[in-house]
Amino acid sequence: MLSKTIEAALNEQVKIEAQSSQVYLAMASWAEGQPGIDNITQFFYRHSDEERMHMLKLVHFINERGGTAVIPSLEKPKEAFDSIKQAFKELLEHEIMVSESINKLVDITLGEKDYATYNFLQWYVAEQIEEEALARTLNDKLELIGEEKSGLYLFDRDILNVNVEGGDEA
Ligand code: OFO
Repeated sequence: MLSKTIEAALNEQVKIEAQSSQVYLAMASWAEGQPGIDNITQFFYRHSDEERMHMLKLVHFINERGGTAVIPSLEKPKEAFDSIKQAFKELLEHEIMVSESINKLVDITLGEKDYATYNFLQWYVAEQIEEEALARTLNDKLELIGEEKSGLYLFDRDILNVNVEGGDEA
């Protein structure tokens, strides 16, 4: 059985994962309107789906542990970006924020001696390490490319093989 404190903290994370899905959906929709970056577009759509899965995993856990998952209202995400580089920079910043939120959540479970939830959250801890690493790698590549169109062409080609669930297979 979840304590009220843990239930509220998990529901807060439900909102953050749902908002992440919205933010990446907005990036995907923006990218879809830009010429020649079909794979980048698909990357953002896949990332958005992945975040929805993170949200659902929390929803199921809360309900299965005797709590009540709350499906939250969300903020309207930013809908346009100055550049692809800018969008990926914001993606990294967003992931860093999510990691901090997961870490706080883990701290709360230790304070409450809720080891079942602590254990459940280890999946998210590992996931955030992967997602941050991936976002940093992509930002580094974009930094190297600079304004070069040919570099962006290769970046778009290679991102097709990137596993959004973590790890860069390109
Ligand atoms: Fe849910 O992992 Fe990104 O935000």
